[in-house]
Amino acid sequence: MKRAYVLWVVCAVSLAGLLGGPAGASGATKSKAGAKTVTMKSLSFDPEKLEVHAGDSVVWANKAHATHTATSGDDGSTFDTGEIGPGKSSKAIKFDKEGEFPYQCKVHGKSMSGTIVVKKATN
Ligand SMILES: [Cu+2]
Repeated sequence: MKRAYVLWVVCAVSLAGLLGGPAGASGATKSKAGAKTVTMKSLSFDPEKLEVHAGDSVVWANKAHATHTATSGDDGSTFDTGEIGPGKSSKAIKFDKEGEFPYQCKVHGKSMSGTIVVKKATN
């Protein structure tokens, strides 16, 4: 009887793991929870250099009084948040490729620049 109970618990736990795993990994829930934030200040990005892992998403939050963008150094072909007004946030931008991605603000140019460093995924 006791043994049967233990087996039942083990089953229930592994079932929960099976159900919880894929459900938790899918859709908006994960990207929201996993999104890292870069704060846009008056003329800088904070942190200036952000490390993420492949598959992570980054959101830029504008806490300044001016409009900013986060535009990749290759003229926005890797990513471009577009103009983000004061108090607004960008959509989540997902980084799948490893590497260093320098970017700058289109409005303020090189004086407002940052880098996203994408490392190998941890899993
Ligand atoms: Cu700017």
